[in-house]
Amino acid sequence: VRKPTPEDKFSFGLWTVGWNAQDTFGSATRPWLDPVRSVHELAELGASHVTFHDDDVVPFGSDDTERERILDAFRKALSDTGVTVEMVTTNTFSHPIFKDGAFTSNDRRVRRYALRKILRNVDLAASLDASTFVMWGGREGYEYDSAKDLKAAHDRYAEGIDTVAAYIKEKGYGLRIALEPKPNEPRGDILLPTIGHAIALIDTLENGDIVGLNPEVGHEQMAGLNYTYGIAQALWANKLFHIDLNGQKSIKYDQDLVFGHGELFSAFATVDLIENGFPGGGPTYDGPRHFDYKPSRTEDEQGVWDSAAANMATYILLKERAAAFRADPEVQAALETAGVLSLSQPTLNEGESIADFLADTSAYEDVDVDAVGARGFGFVKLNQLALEHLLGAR
Ligand code: GLT
Ligand code: MN
Ligand code: MN
Ligand code: MN
Repeated sequence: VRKPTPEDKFSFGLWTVGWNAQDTFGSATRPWLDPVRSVHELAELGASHVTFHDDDVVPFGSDDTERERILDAFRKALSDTGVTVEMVTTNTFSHPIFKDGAFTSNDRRVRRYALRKILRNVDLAASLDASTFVMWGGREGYEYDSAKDLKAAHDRYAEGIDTVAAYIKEKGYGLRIALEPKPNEPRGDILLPTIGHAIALIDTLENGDIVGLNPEVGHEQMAGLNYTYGIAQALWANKLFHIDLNGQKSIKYDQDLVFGHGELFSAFATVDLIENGFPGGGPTYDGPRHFDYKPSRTEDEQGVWDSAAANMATYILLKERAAAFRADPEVQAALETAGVLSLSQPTLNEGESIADFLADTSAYEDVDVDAVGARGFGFVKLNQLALEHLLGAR
């Protein structure tokens, strides 16, 4: 597999390689990893960007002097390696204060504290020239239906996001907010569980123009949904601001596997969409190819770097396979047969009124429904061509 280049735009969360592999049932299997070290190692492997939560770099509760000292060392690692920070996010889920959420906690003191913590990190994100500010509301949820006024929870969630967006505009920062949906874990149910739910809330915001999405592969798949379809709708709505790539095997706990180590065929479709766009054109995703995975708990430090490299290698292979798929004349012919390209044609004629349409007997009265219903689309043949390209057989 070829080595990653800056054109690949690969990016990693520092909390990914930095995870010390503590889980609900067992203690850490790896020691703490200095973020400065991670920046150097990731740069060596070919990543161009990193992302982080405030607490990944500066321990929760550090005072301003300590915070500056740590950030100086971090900034030096960035300038030494040429790695840039493309996205920053804030941890509003680890500390006990956030146990009932941040923007939607039933305790107003928590809501106000969370908002301050986030605004403080919006300043940091802007100072590092990041372009995206991610909000993953992992604790914004509940276990018991009676525990939350769900109407008020949506009001407070919208209020929180709108306030952060208003602050960004007021300061003139070049940042956009990206919400990250997840159906459950760590809460029994999380608000804004899927891409669609999040888009619907964004549509109600006053400052929704700078609010979009950061969909994660595994999070959609945990809800039994198709990730490629999800990001496609986000693209269609001009809301795909960022992506979290990883792997998940069906509906179970959040696995955060290496990209492609879950549903490989689905990963192929995702890369095909990101790299090659919709078959009939339309909005495209130009942002970082950001990995949000966890090196499995079984891995030692070598396993951490091997798994980081595996994300990029898998992406590169899928990108090459997807390019070959699109360039194959047999695939083009199969797309034609399947009608994929003709779906771009509007259903009504240009300028056709509803009255004209109702008067068009060729649209209804004269249709030979049995003949039209007999058409084969050849989707299976097309899918087999995709599979053969994916497996490198073509
Ligand atoms: C946390 C979560 C991820 C989110 C991070 C951003 S935090 O690690 O599991 O999916 O992207 O806050
Ligand atoms: Mn995940
Ligand atoms: Mn996650
Ligand atoms: Mn994520």
